[in-house]
Amino acid sequence: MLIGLCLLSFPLVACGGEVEEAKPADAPTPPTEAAEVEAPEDLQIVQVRVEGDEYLFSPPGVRAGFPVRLIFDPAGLPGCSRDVAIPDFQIAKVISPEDATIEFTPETQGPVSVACSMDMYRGELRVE
Ligand SMILES: [Cu+2]
Repeated sequence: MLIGLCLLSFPLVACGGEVEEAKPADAPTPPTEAAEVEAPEDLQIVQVRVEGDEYLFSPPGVRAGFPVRLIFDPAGLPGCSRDVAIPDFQIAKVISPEDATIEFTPETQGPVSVACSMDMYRGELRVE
């Protein structure tokens, strides 16, 4: 009689354990990881001005894999140098005082070419 009761109670315990899945304990982890990836301090700010027929970047280089924001000085962009093209990222934009920034994320190392739409003014932003 005692052995019979023991055997009967085993499947009941096993079944109860399966219903209570351990998922609630795992759930809070992914949101914390996502918040770290979106951290805004990864943004790299680069000031851009033109000297002669060259775009100059300050700082001259950025790190690959992090977003870059180019901030142009509209007053320091002669003629068509404000008509900016970055072919690697299919970007073409006319810089104005109201909108003087261009953003992109370089995923690989190597120079990124910046030129005016007619390729008269040129510059290279280093990506390391
Ligand atoms: Cu031009």
